[in-house]
Amino acid sequence: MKPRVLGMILAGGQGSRLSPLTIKRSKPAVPFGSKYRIIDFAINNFMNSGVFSIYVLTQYKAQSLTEHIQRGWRFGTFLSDYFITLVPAQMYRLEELGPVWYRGTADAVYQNLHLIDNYDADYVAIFSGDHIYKMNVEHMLQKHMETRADLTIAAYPMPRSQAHQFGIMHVDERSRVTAFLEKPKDPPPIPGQPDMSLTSMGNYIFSRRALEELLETSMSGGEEGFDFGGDVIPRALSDGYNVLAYDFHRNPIPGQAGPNLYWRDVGTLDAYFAANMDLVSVNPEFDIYNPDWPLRTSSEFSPPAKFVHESEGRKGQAFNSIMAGGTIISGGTVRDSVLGRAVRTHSYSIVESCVLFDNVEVGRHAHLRRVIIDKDVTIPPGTRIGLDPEEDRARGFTVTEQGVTVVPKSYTF
Ligand code: ADQ
Ligand code: ADP
Repeated sequence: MKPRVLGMILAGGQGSRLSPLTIKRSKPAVPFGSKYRIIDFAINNFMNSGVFSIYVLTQYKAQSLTEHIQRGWRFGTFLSDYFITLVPAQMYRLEELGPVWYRGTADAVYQNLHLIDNYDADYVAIFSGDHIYKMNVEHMLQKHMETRADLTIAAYPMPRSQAHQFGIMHVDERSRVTAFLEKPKDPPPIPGQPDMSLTSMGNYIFSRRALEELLETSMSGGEEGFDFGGDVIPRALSDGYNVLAYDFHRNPIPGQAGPNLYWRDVGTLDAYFAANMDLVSVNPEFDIYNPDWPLRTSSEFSPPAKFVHESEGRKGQAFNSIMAGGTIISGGTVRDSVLGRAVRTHSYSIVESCVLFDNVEVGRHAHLRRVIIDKDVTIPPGTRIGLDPEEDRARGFTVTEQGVTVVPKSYTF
């Protein structure tokens, strides 16, 4: 008998460091790489691993995410085990807990334990919806079953200087987790590797009984203790559960040779921008063209992209760039850029190292460099953005530490 595996994606994150991109949407709903949303990578990881029963747990600003999932991610209607279903915070345990939203990541699952019961899951894969990566969940599940673990945590070695934003693990020689520290100020190193720490990716596989027991014991106690990283995992260790670290670098991806190295949090605008720029580099670290690991997204009908060359002075051209359907480069030059759907660039405009979301129009003679422009913005002719940070700040735009200017959704000039 095949084990019954239920996938749960935690998609409630506010992503406040990605503001202004997250003013009206949660982090997993932020567009990425021309036609994707951040959550698509987590969904594809499940689907490409044969996990087709998926709940998406939402909380903050979920409208955009809801529409993306409902519009684009539909499975068949005949097979009850094939679904992607949104689970908003809905006070399901109102009588018992009082009127509370999800009080943390573990509480989001706790308030929906009935779903695990109804599905009759053997294993529950609880993954974050916040990251860009490929991960073969089936392989992690195999290791989890082989070692008879109660909980397996996906692990990624990271430079210690960046590791304070993550959960950090100590493991023994058999990869058993012996200690877990949530976001320690001074992250302890991996033994023998003084500059690296072993971080948790926020992706967990639980054996069902262990999950139910742990949530019942840690959620019942009052005011705090509602996250996996800060509460449930330390409790699992102190209560003697068998907790295993899973080495992400050994995660095999079909059609991809060598170790699996790419995992990005894209939690800041600079990290988000860099991950987009990687896609348009000549040899990207993250391959979106691997036919053995298809990356699906919401399919909206759009006409083909078009390049217009009216005369020598008004040729529409793009280099080292990607763009989605409905885009028309009608004059102007686009370089090293990621363009969404239905973008228009007009004659004599220059777009360099930019991320333009859907429905951005760039007027004649406009010049954009290192700019992220959210949806539905019309750039008037002759406008310059990203060339003078002071001018950009004076216009109210966010300018990041690394000098990326961000124009919010529906901004009017
Ligand atoms: P963080 O990412 O800081 O650390 P958190 O903000 O709780 O933790 O987000 C984890 C995931 O849960 C995200 O995918 C987020 O979208 C989602 N989420 C947050 N609050 C939610 C809620 N109320 N309801 C539903 N979903 C919610 C965590 C771990 C660390 C680990 C990092 C890896 O705590 O140990 O190292 O993830 O990025
Ligand atoms: P995204 O920019 O993420 O693609 P959309 O523009 O498709 O999101 O918006 C998704 C939905 O969110 C809209 O259809 C609308 O219902 C809702 N929405 C967006 N902005 C607001 C707002 N300011 N107030 C209320 N609802 C909003």
